Amino acid sequence: MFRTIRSVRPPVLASALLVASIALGAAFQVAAADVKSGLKIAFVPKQINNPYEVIADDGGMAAIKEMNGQGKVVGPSDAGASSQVSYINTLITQRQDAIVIAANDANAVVPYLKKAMAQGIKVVAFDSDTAPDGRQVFVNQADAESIGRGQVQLLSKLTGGEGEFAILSATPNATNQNTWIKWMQEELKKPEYAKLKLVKIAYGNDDDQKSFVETQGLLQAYPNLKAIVAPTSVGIAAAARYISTSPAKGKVTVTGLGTPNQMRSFVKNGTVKAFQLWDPGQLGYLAAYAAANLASGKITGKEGDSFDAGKLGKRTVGKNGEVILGPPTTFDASNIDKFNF
Ligand code: RAM
Repeated sequence: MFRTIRSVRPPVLASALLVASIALGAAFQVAAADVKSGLKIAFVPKQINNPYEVIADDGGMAAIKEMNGQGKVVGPSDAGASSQVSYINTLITQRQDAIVIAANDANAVVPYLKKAMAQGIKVVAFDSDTAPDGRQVFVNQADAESIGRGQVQLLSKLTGGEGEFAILSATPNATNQNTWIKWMQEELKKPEYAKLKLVKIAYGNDDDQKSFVETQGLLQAYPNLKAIVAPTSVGIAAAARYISTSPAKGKVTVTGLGTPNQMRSFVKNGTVKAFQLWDPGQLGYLAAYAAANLASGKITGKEGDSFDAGKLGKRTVGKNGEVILGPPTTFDASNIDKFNF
Protein backbone atom coordinates (compact mmCIF):
# COMPACT_ATOMS: atom_id res chain seq x y z
CA MET A 1 0.00 0.00 0.00
CA PHE A 2 1.30 3.40 -0.99
CA ARG A 3 2.23 5.75 1.79
CA THR A 4 3.25 9.38 1.68
CA ILE A 5 4.29 11.99 4.17
CA ARG A 6 3.92 15.35 2.54
CA SER A 7 4.70 17.71 5.34
CA VAL A 8 6.66 17.07 8.45
CA ARG A 9 7.94 19.81 10.65
CA PRO A 10 11.17 18.60 12.25
CA PRO A 11 11.08 18.70 16.06
CA VAL A 12 14.12 20.95 16.09
CA LEU A 13 12.23 23.60 14.15
CA ALA A 14 9.22 23.19 16.40
CA SER A 15 11.30 23.83 19.47
CA ALA A 16 12.97 26.79 17.77
CA LEU A 17 9.50 28.19 17.16
CA LEU A 18 8.55 27.47 20.74
CA VAL A 19 11.55 29.47 21.90
CA ALA A 20 10.60 32.22 19.45
CA SER A 21 7.04 32.22 20.70
CA ILE A 22 8.19 32.49 24.31
CA ALA A 23 10.52 35.29 23.30
CA LEU A 24 7.75 37.17 21.52
CA GLY A 25 5.46 36.86 24.51
CA ALA A 26 1.71 36.87 24.92
CA ALA A 27 0.74 38.49 21.61
CA PHE A 28 2.35 35.66 19.65
CA GLN A 29 0.64 33.04 21.80
CA VAL A 30 -2.76 34.55 21.13
CA ALA A 31 -2.08 34.65 17.38
CA ALA A 32 -1.39 30.90 17.60
CA ALA A 33 -4.93 30.39 18.99
CA ASP A 34 -3.64 29.75 22.46
CA VAL A 35 -3.11 26.04 21.88
CA LYS A 36 -0.09 24.02 22.96
CA SER A 37 3.01 24.43 20.83
CA GLY A 38 4.61 21.48 19.06
CA LEU A 39 1.45 19.35 18.79
CA LYS A 40 1.83 16.38 16.45
CA ILE A 41 -1.25 16.30 14.25
CA ALA A 42 -1.63 13.75 11.45
CA PHE A 43 -4.13 14.02 8.62
CA VAL A 44 -5.48 10.80 7.09
CA PRO A 45 -7.42 11.67 3.90
CA LYS A 46 -9.74 9.25 2.09
CA GLN A 47 -6.97 8.87 -0.45
CA ILE A 48 -3.80 10.90 -0.91
CA ASN A 49 -4.01 11.43 -4.67
CA ASN A 50 -7.47 13.01 -4.84
CA PRO A 51 -7.07 16.75 -5.68
CA TYR A 52 -9.92 17.66 -3.30
CA GLU A 53 -8.24 15.83 -0.42
CA VAL A 54 -4.91 17.48 -1.26
CA ILE A 55 -6.46 20.96 -0.96
CA ALA A 56 -8.11 19.97 2.34
CA ASP A 57 -4.88 18.55 3.75
CA ASP A 58 -2.91 21.61 2.65
CA GLY A 59 -5.41 23.78 4.53
CA GLY A 60 -4.82 21.60 7.58
CA MET A 61 -1.05 21.85 7.29
CA ALA A 62 -1.28 25.66 6.99
CA ALA A 63 -3.32 25.82 10.20
CA ILE A 64 -0.87 23.55 12.04
CA LYS A 65 1.99 25.78 10.92
CA GLU A 66 0.15 28.83 12.33
CA MET A 67 -0.19 26.97 15.63
CA ASN A 68 3.50 25.98 15.72
CA GLY A 69 2.63 22.31 15.49
CA GLN A 70 4.06 19.40 13.55
CA GLY A 71 1.75 18.31 10.76
CA LYS A 72 1.85 15.41 8.38
CA VAL A 73 -0.37 13.66 5.86
CA VAL A 74 -0.43 9.89 5.52
CA GLY A 75 -2.95 7.69 3.79
CA PRO A 76 -3.89 5.18 1.14
CA SER A 77 -4.04 5.67 -2.62
CA ASP A 78 -7.50 4.10 -2.80
CA ALA A 79 -10.69 4.92 -0.92
CA GLY A 80 -11.40 1.30 0.13
CA ALA A 81 -13.27 0.68 3.39
CA SER A 82 -10.32 -0.56 5.45
CA SER A 83 -7.44 1.01 3.51
CA GLN A 84 -6.80 3.54 6.32
CA VAL A 85 -6.41 1.03 9.14
CA SER A 86 -2.66 0.40 8.85
CA TYR A 87 -1.99 4.16 8.82
CA ILE A 88 -4.01 4.66 12.01
CA ASN A 89 -2.07 1.87 13.72
CA THR A 90 1.24 3.49 12.76
CA LEU A 91 0.08 6.87 14.04
CA ILE A 92 -0.84 5.28 17.39
CA THR A 93 2.65 3.79 17.65
CA GLN A 94 4.11 7.20 16.83
CA ARG A 95 2.10 8.73 19.68
CA GLN A 96 0.59 11.53 17.68
CA ASP A 97 -1.37 14.11 19.67
CA ALA A 98 -4.28 14.05 17.22
CA ILE A 99 -5.54 12.22 14.15
CA VAL A 100 -7.75 14.04 11.65
CA ILE A 101 -9.45 11.57 9.34
CA ALA A 102 -11.81 11.64 6.33
CA ALA A 103 -13.22 8.18 6.91
CA ASN A 104 -13.65 5.77 4.02
CA ASP A 105 -16.15 3.76 6.03
CA ALA A 106 -18.26 4.70 9.04
CA ASN A 107 -17.36 1.54 10.98
CA ALA A 108 -14.21 -0.14 9.62
CA VAL A 109 -11.88 2.41 11.24
CA VAL A 110 -13.74 2.74 14.54
CA PRO A 111 -11.99 0.01 16.61
CA TYR A 112 -8.59 1.48 15.70
CA LEU A 113 -9.65 5.07 16.37
CA LYS A 114 -11.08 3.93 19.71
CA LYS A 115 -7.71 2.40 20.52
CA ALA A 116 -6.09 5.75 19.65
CA MET A 117 -8.51 7.65 21.90
CA ALA A 118 -7.95 5.18 24.74
CA GLN A 119 -4.29 6.15 24.58
CA GLY A 120 -5.05 9.86 24.81
CA ILE A 121 -4.84 10.65 21.09
CA LYS A 122 -7.60 13.05 20.07
CA VAL A 123 -9.61 12.13 16.98
CA VAL A 124 -11.37 14.50 14.60
CA ALA A 125 -13.32 13.22 11.60
CA PHE A 126 -13.70 15.69 8.77
CA ASP A 127 -15.32 15.56 5.32
CA SER A 128 -16.60 12.00 5.84
CA ASP A 129 -17.68 10.99 9.33
CA THR A 130 -17.14 7.82 11.34
CA ALA A 131 -19.80 6.36 13.61
CA PRO A 132 -20.07 8.82 16.55
CA ASP A 133 -18.02 6.66 18.93
CA GLY A 134 -15.05 6.73 16.53
CA ARG A 135 -14.20 10.40 17.04
CA GLN A 136 -14.56 13.32 19.43
CA VAL A 137 -15.55 15.93 16.83
CA PHE A 138 -16.81 15.81 13.25
CA VAL A 139 -15.97 18.86 11.14
CA ASN A 140 -18.66 18.86 8.48
CA GLN A 141 -18.33 20.93 5.30
CA ALA A 142 -21.97 22.02 5.46
CA ASP A 143 -25.22 20.77 6.84
CA ALA A 144 -25.68 17.35 5.15
CA GLU A 145 -29.41 17.82 4.63
CA SER A 146 -28.89 21.14 2.82
CA ILE A 147 -26.18 19.63 0.61
CA GLY A 148 -28.42 16.72 -0.42
CA ARG A 149 -31.57 18.76 -0.96
CA GLY A 150 -29.51 21.48 -2.70
CA GLN A 151 -28.19 18.97 -5.23
CA VAL A 152 -31.74 18.03 -6.28
CA GLN A 153 -32.84 21.67 -6.40
CA LEU A 154 -29.94 22.48 -8.73
CA LEU A 155 -30.62 19.39 -10.86
CA SER A 156 -34.25 20.41 -11.21
CA LYS A 157 -33.28 23.90 -12.37
CA LEU A 158 -30.81 22.54 -14.91
CA THR A 159 -33.19 19.94 -16.40
CA GLY A 160 -36.43 21.91 -16.26
CA GLY A 161 -37.58 19.49 -13.58
CA GLU A 162 -38.04 16.41 -15.70
CA GLY A 163 -36.31 13.38 -17.15
CA GLU A 164 -34.26 10.37 -16.16
CA PHE A 165 -31.10 10.95 -14.18
CA ALA A 166 -28.43 8.84 -12.52
CA ILE A 167 -26.23 9.46 -9.51
CA LEU A 168 -22.51 8.73 -9.93
CA SER A 169 -21.20 8.43 -6.38
CA ALA A 170 -17.85 7.70 -4.75
CA THR A 171 -17.51 4.33 -2.95
CA PRO A 172 -20.59 2.42 -1.74
CA ASN A 173 -19.34 2.88 1.87
CA ALA A 174 -18.60 6.62 1.83
CA THR A 175 -20.43 8.13 4.80
CA ASN A 176 -20.63 11.61 3.33
CA GLN A 177 -21.96 10.64 -0.12
CA ASN A 178 -24.41 8.13 1.38
CA THR A 179 -25.84 10.76 3.72
CA TRP A 180 -26.18 13.29 0.92
CA ILE A 181 -27.84 10.70 -1.35
CA LYS A 182 -30.30 9.88 1.42
CA TRP A 183 -31.29 13.56 1.58
CA MET A 184 -31.46 13.77 -2.21
CA GLN A 185 -33.95 10.90 -2.16
CA GLU A 186 -35.97 12.69 0.56
CA GLU A 187 -36.08 15.88 -1.51
CA LEU A 188 -37.18 13.92 -4.59
CA LYS A 189 -40.34 12.86 -2.73
CA LYS A 190 -41.72 16.40 -3.07
CA PRO A 191 -44.48 16.71 -5.72
CA GLU A 192 -42.52 19.30 -7.70
CA TYR A 193 -39.98 16.62 -8.64
CA ALA A 194 -42.56 14.03 -9.76
CA LYS A 195 -41.18 14.11 -13.30
CA LEU A 196 -37.55 13.59 -12.25
CA LYS A 197 -36.72 9.88 -12.24
CA LEU A 198 -33.65 8.47 -10.51
CA VAL A 199 -32.79 5.41 -12.64
CA LYS A 200 -29.52 4.25 -11.07
CA ILE A 201 -26.90 4.93 -8.40
CA ALA A 202 -23.50 4.00 -9.82
CA TYR A 203 -20.20 3.95 -7.94
CA GLY A 204 -16.93 5.21 -9.41
CA ASN A 205 -15.10 4.57 -6.10
CA ASP A 206 -13.47 8.03 -6.30
CA ASP A 207 -11.25 6.48 -8.94
CA ASP A 208 -10.98 8.61 -12.06
CA GLN A 209 -10.84 5.74 -14.54
CA LYS A 210 -13.63 3.74 -12.92
CA SER A 211 -15.82 6.86 -12.77
CA PHE A 212 -15.12 7.47 -16.48
CA VAL A 213 -16.11 3.90 -17.39
CA GLU A 214 -19.22 4.06 -15.17
CA THR A 215 -20.29 7.21 -17.03
CA GLN A 216 -19.97 5.40 -20.33
CA GLY A 217 -22.01 2.50 -18.89
CA LEU A 218 -24.79 4.83 -17.74
CA LEU A 219 -25.10 6.43 -21.17
CA GLN A 220 -25.31 3.02 -22.82
CA ALA A 221 -27.80 1.56 -20.35
CA TYR A 222 -30.09 4.61 -20.27
CA PRO A 223 -30.44 6.15 -23.74
CA ASN A 224 -32.97 8.69 -22.44
CA LEU A 225 -30.73 9.91 -19.64
CA LYS A 226 -31.06 13.67 -19.12
CA ALA A 227 -28.53 14.17 -16.31
CA ILE A 228 -25.79 12.74 -14.15
CA VAL A 229 -25.40 14.06 -10.61
CA ALA A 230 -21.99 13.21 -9.15
CA PRO A 231 -21.69 14.31 -5.50
CA THR A 232 -17.96 13.65 -5.62
CA SER A 233 -15.21 15.82 -7.08
CA VAL A 234 -13.58 12.77 -8.71
CA GLY A 235 -16.84 11.53 -10.24
CA ILE A 236 -18.06 14.86 -11.59
CA ALA A 237 -14.74 15.61 -13.29
CA ALA A 238 -14.58 12.13 -14.90
CA ALA A 239 -18.23 12.31 -16.03
CA ALA A 240 -17.71 15.77 -17.53
CA ARG A 241 -14.54 14.63 -19.30
CA TYR A 242 -16.36 11.67 -20.84
CA ILE A 243 -19.38 13.66 -21.92
CA SER A 244 -17.39 16.63 -23.24
CA THR A 245 -16.15 14.54 -26.19
CA SER A 246 -19.21 12.31 -26.67
CA PRO A 247 -22.41 12.80 -28.69
CA ALA A 248 -24.17 13.18 -25.31
CA LYS A 249 -22.67 16.66 -24.93
CA GLY A 250 -25.53 19.14 -24.90
CA LYS A 251 -28.06 16.36 -24.22
CA VAL A 252 -26.92 15.06 -20.85
CA THR A 253 -26.38 17.58 -18.06
CA VAL A 254 -23.55 16.94 -15.61
CA THR A 255 -23.76 18.45 -12.14
CA GLY A 256 -22.85 17.62 -8.55
CA LEU A 257 -19.94 18.58 -6.30
CA GLY A 258 -16.56 19.50 -7.72
CA THR A 259 -13.60 21.84 -7.38
CA PRO A 260 -13.70 24.97 -9.57
CA ASN A 261 -10.16 24.31 -10.86
CA GLN A 262 -11.03 20.78 -12.05
CA MET A 263 -14.35 21.88 -13.56
CA ARG A 264 -13.39 25.22 -15.14
CA SER A 265 -12.69 23.90 -18.66
CA PHE A 266 -15.98 21.94 -18.69
CA VAL A 267 -17.93 25.04 -17.69
CA LYS A 268 -16.13 27.06 -20.38
CA ASN A 269 -16.85 24.46 -23.09
CA GLY A 270 -20.51 24.19 -22.09
CA THR A 271 -20.48 20.57 -20.80
CA VAL A 272 -21.33 21.72 -17.27
CA LYS A 273 -23.68 24.60 -16.49
CA ALA A 274 -23.48 24.65 -12.69
CA PHE A 275 -22.18 22.63 -9.75
CA GLN A 276 -21.47 23.17 -6.05
CA LEU A 277 -18.79 22.92 -3.36
CA TRP A 278 -17.35 24.55 -0.25
CA ASP A 279 -13.70 25.54 0.14
CA PRO A 280 -11.87 22.26 0.96
CA GLY A 281 -8.86 24.24 2.20
CA GLN A 282 -11.00 25.93 4.83
CA LEU A 283 -12.44 22.54 5.80
CA GLY A 284 -8.97 21.15 6.52
CA TYR A 285 -7.98 24.36 8.27
CA LEU A 286 -10.99 24.19 10.60
CA ALA A 287 -10.39 20.49 11.31
CA ALA A 288 -6.80 21.20 12.33
CA TYR A 289 -7.94 23.92 14.75
CA ALA A 290 -10.53 21.57 16.25
CA ALA A 291 -7.84 18.89 16.69
CA ALA A 292 -5.36 21.29 18.31
CA ASN A 293 -8.02 22.61 20.70
CA LEU A 294 -8.95 19.05 21.70
CA ALA A 295 -5.30 18.11 22.17
CA SER A 296 -4.72 21.26 24.26
CA GLY A 297 -7.61 20.38 26.57
CA LYS A 298 -9.50 23.52 25.52
CA ILE A 299 -12.54 21.55 24.33
CA THR A 300 -13.79 18.00 24.79
CA GLY A 301 -16.16 17.90 21.83
CA LYS A 302 -19.36 18.35 23.80
CA GLU A 303 -22.22 20.46 22.47
CA GLY A 304 -21.65 24.14 23.20
CA ASP A 305 -17.84 23.94 23.37
CA SER A 306 -16.37 26.81 21.43
CA PHE A 307 -12.88 27.48 20.16
CA ASP A 308 -10.81 29.94 18.22
CA ALA A 309 -10.30 28.68 14.64
CA GLY A 310 -7.71 31.24 13.50
CA LYS A 311 -8.84 33.20 10.43
CA LEU A 312 -12.25 31.44 10.56
CA GLY A 313 -12.97 33.03 13.94
CA LYS A 314 -14.78 31.47 16.85
CA ARG A 315 -16.54 28.16 16.17
CA THR A 316 -18.95 26.17 18.32
CA VAL A 317 -19.51 22.44 18.59
CA GLY A 318 -23.13 21.53 17.83
CA LYS A 319 -25.19 18.37 18.30
CA ASN A 320 -23.38 15.02 17.96
CA GLY A 321 -19.98 16.68 18.21
CA GLU A 322 -20.46 18.40 14.86
CA VAL A 323 -18.78 21.63 13.79
CA ILE A 324 -20.05 23.07 10.50
CA LEU A 325 -17.89 25.07 8.09
CA GLY A 326 -20.69 26.89 6.23
CA PRO A 327 -23.03 26.73 3.25
CA PRO A 328 -21.74 25.56 -0.15
CA THR A 329 -21.28 27.85 -3.16
CA THR A 330 -22.88 27.27 -6.57
CA PHE A 331 -20.40 27.80 -9.40
CA ASP A 332 -21.29 28.63 -12.99
CA ALA A 333 -19.84 30.60 -15.90
CA SER A 334 -20.61 33.90 -14.16
CA ASN A 335 -18.47 33.32 -11.06
CA ILE A 336 -16.11 30.38 -11.59
CA ASP A 337 -13.12 32.59 -12.39
CA LYS A 338 -13.35 34.18 -8.96
CA PHE A 339 -12.30 30.88 -7.35
CA ASN A 340 -8.91 29.25 -7.38
CA PHE A 341 -9.04 25.86 -5.66
C1 RAM B 1 -14.52 13.68 -3.26
C2 RAM B 1 -14.53 12.94 -1.96
C3 RAM B 1 -14.83 13.85 -0.79
C4 RAM B 1 -16.04 14.71 -1.07
C5 RAM B 1 -15.85 15.48 -2.34
C6 RAM B 1 -17.03 16.36 -2.70
O1 RAM B 1 -13.34 14.39 -3.37
O2 RAM B 1 -15.45 11.90 -2.03
O3 RAM B 1 -15.04 13.08 0.35
O4 RAM B 1 -16.34 15.57 -0.01
O5 RAM B 1 -15.62 14.56 -3.40
